[in-house]
Amino acid sequence: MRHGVIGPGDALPSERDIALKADVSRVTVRKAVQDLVKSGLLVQRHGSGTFVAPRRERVEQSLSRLTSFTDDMARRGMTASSVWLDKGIYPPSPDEMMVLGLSAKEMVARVSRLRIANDTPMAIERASLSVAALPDPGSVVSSLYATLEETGNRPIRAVQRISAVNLAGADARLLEVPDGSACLHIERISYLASGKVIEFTRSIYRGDAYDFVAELRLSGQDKDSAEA
Ligand code: 16G
Repeated sequence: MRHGVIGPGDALPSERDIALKADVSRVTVRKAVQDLVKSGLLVQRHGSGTFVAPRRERVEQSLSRLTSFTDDMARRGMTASSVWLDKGIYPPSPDEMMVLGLSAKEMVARVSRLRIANDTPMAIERASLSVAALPDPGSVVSSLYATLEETGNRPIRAVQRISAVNLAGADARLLEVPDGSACLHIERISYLASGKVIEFTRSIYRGDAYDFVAELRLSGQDKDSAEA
């Protein structure tokens, strides 16, 4: 692997073949494979085998523009796709009630997806919206923002909180990263022009795939005077 004999994304030969070639026992091969999966050099896909982890190209994401995942990937010439984790209408959690301004009697629409760029899982996004804004979560086919745009509900402003997390369990497996990997937890609250909250999304982004970039200015300097 390190010498490039089998490259990123390639399938590993069978345990039997490796054991024969390296003249070691299959137990030794299995243990070595498990260690390499743990360290992230190999990935195991249920039903299809073990592969050399694909090479990650880091994505640089501006923190000053309100964009959607689909738009971001299209701008980079990548194809966005999703695996649906949940799409439905539920009684709201206390967090959802507070952020979306819902009463306990109202319902919340949840849209949860694993977001993929080309073939690489990049993020898990769990979006909550009031059912008034998204009465049918099933109407979201590929882009949530495109669906919201159709009803004039696409957000125009958002506030994001980004914090560090070490991922484990099912989310780590979905993102194909080893348990304990450093990831970014992002909470986005988006608003309509009226000031109403339209979206409350909690996401996990891969730490090895994303750089979030913010432009900073000296306080009191607007764009024109800064450039003058
Ligand atoms: C972005 C947003 C997410 C939004 C999604 C819509 C972050 C951290 N998150 O990924 O809040 O729901 O775009 O994308 O930037 P879509 O229109 O492709 O479904």
